[in-house]
Amino acid sequence: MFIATAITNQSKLRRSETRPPSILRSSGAMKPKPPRFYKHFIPTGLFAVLIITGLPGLALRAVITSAQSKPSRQTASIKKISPPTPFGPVPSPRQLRWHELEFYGFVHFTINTFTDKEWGYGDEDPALFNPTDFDAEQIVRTAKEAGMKGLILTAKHHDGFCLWPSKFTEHSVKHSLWRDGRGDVVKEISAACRKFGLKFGVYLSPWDRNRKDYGQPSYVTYFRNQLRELLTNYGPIFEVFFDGANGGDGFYGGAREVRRIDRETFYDWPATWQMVRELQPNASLFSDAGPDVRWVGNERGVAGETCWATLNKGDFVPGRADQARLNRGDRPGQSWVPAECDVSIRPGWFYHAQEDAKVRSAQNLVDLYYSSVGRGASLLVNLPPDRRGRIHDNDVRSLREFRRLLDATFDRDFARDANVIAGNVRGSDLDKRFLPQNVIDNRRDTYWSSDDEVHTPDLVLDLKRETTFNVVRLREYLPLGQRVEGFALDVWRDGAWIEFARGTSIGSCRLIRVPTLTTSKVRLRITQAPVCPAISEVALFLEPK
Ligand code: FUL
Ligand code: CA
Repeated sequence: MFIATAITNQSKLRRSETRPPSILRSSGAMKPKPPRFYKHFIPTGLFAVLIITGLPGLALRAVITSAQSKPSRQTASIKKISPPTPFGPVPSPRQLRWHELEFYGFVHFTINTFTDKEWGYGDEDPALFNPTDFDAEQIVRTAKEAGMKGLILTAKHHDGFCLWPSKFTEHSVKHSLWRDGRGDVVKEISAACRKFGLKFGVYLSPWDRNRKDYGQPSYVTYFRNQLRELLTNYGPIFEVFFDGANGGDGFYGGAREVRRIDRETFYDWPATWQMVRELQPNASLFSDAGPDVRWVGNERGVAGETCWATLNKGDFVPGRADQARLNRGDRPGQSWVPAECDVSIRPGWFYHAQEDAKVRSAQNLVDLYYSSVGRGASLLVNLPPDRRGRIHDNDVRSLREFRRLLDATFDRDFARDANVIAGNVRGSDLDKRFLPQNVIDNRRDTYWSSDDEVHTPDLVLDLKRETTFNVVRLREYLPLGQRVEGFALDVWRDGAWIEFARGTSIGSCRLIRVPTLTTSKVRLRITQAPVCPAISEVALFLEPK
């Protein structure tokens, strides 16, 4: 009978297979503990009835329920078990919310769209901005259908042209032919985001090639005035993106010259960041140096294979960055500053008709998802509206297929009804906050953890039947910091464990793609950690080939 078999397998597992030498040496083996698995099957009588009456589904549910609702005699011990102490820097509540997003979009749109340039010089006539069929909802709907959780709009790019009617300059939509100068792209995109349930963010280029006083202190006041407009008139902002490209040649009110600024001091970034904190306390601040989110060090959508969420951010300023370090993060690192991978769906950031045939394929976007989100970073994909002011069909098609491919993989987690058995459970598994089952409940706010002195425990997913997968997703419980430095994964094959993958950092999300495997059991071994781990998810998926 199915359940009886499961029990037999489980008891075997418990006795022999899940106890590698490392665990035998651990405190878990030294302190005799009640056999955890059997405790979950109490009351045995009820369980037997369920089996006999042929209700295996119910019996399984009884297993889970008994694992979660503890008898009252255990209440005293529950109180004594405290959660692990956080390790190193931990994310702020704002950053934790940002981590949940994982995938969102960029919208690069300005006068460059009409001049076929990537960087406008700053001398362009505002009248040139004239989308023939601007449709904010088409743009936002496209992003939503792709699974993006937010959109960041280039309110002002390096050329200085403003997509909103700023009070502080004439170089804006006010003087464009579009909507007779009464349009406001920031307003329409932010409203469409609200309507479709996406978060809205802004990009305001610190470098302004139009502005006469660029390079003088009065420019910084101008920049902050504009930022204040964006942060007060368009609802909640989830991210403010400060580009590192800064200083060089430009129009500068007719001077047409090269201007260099001191990247360390000119903008007085701490004061600008403080202003954002006051006006939009929930907005994450992006730049090469954070403070909330850092650049990943390239525009290819690829985070380091090892990618720490921590960084010694004092070593960086916006526009002066060690790209290799940004790609990998610092460990040890003094602050929590996770990476964001910004990448365009086309070769350029702005729309160019000659790139219509060069839109990234759905499969390429999927690969970028694995090399960004799958390494603990976020994926920020740029969708440039065309001269109509809409996302081109080729881009829409690619994004739809990308979504279909990702859903075909991630809609079904083959670990969801596994039996989970750990070599060590914090506090002898008396406290449900630390149970192994917490890794398969599809919740990031629950986790499995071990006793303080057990830094390299392992965990077995008994899948109960032969199961085929080729993607593993791991997540750490972020409020306790990034704890794991090394892990390995094994499958059970012909009576032995065979390692099929290993890695370093986990953090908010680690996706491991492997050749397709079929097995009845998967084991996660934490191989290196300075403290006990806190793992919130182990999931198995099958990516269709
Ligand atoms: C770069 C800019 O120079 C590009 O034009 C684009 O905006 C990209 C996101 O950042 O540094
Ligand atoms: Ca969980």
